[in-house]
Amino acid sequence: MAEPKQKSKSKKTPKKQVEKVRNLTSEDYVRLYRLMRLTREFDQGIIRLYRQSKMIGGAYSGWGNEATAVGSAYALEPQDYLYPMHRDIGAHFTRGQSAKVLMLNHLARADSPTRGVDGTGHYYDKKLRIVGNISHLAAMIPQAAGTALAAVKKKENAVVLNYIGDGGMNVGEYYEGMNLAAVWKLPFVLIIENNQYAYSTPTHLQYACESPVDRAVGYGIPGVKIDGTKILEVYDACKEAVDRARAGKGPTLIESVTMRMRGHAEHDGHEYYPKGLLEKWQAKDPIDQFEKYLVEKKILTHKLIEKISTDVKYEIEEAVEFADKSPWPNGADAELGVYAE
Ligand SMILES: Cc1ncc(C[n+]2csc(CCOP(=O)(O)OP(=O)(O)O)c2C)c(N)n1
Ligand SMILES: [Mg+2]
Repeated sequence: MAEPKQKSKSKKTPKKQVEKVRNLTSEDYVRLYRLMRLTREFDQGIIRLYRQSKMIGGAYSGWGNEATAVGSAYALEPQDYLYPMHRDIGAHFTRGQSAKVLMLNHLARADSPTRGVDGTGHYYDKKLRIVGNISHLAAMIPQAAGTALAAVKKKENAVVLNYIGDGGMNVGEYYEGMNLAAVWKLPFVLIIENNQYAYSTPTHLQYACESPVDRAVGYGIPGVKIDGTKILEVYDACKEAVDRARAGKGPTLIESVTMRMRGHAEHDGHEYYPKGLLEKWQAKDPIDQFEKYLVEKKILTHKLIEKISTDVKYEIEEAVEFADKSPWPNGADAELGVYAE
């Protein structure tokens, strides 16, 4: 069968213009910038650990996704739930997770939330309401929709923010969860992180519509397509969607267009990327863009940038050292939490 090279130009896309709902102060801007810098530093830490053979399993980078992860989670309130994917470490930080806990879990140590049984972002934090990523793509969507239903029944006034990739959105459970959330008008927001690839598969081999946001019309919900490298655009869209969900008006589908700046994981050298692709996206680096904007607005000074650089470096180095010195799990504990008494 011939591969579809060109996507059909659908005119039915319910693309809404992102309205300016921004209610952020200068302190918020600096906090957003710091969170993105912390996320990038964590990423670099993980990559270093992988090269030192200290990572258990793969090292998954969120490089290029910082604005999407941080800007979206920043729109949440404490009572809300986060169901992040593997590129969303920035969202964990934004919810208040510490670098030490994240590092412990990435290095699979005994004191990590999963007691070393699992790694990366695969953990649950009851207090922060973070339900870490489930490996099976799209399996989170019906679960997250179920959490949204439970939140309504318990009158928690909470919204569930969930993410999926351009590849993961083609799994059947995506449809089931999204449809249920739409029909029952659940307080649910789904972000499709369209980062151009799923493993080595480019987007034109994954969907035949023009854009993933086109699917929103099929569920009868609003769809918003945003530039996922621009943190304020991400925040605006997510805040509007989260407010809408909280007001009982149902889910929104947000397509955030980004680039996976590394391979699927660090073992993947992304040789299949066309020449020049990374350079094109490097010019749109989410952190550089926001830094430039904040310097122009005189919100960030070069002195403050230096201070933030030093602080986040220290925070990550400290977390790496702490996790690296932490004890390994006991083999006998592997069965804990698996079998009921
Ligand atoms: C149901 C299922 N099929 C396959 C996999 C293996 N797998 C893990 S991540 C991945 C690619 C995901 O691509 P995408 O959804 O675009 O997210 P990205 O990694 O690009 O952020 C695949 C195929 C899986 N985890 N679950
Ligand atoms: Mg992808």
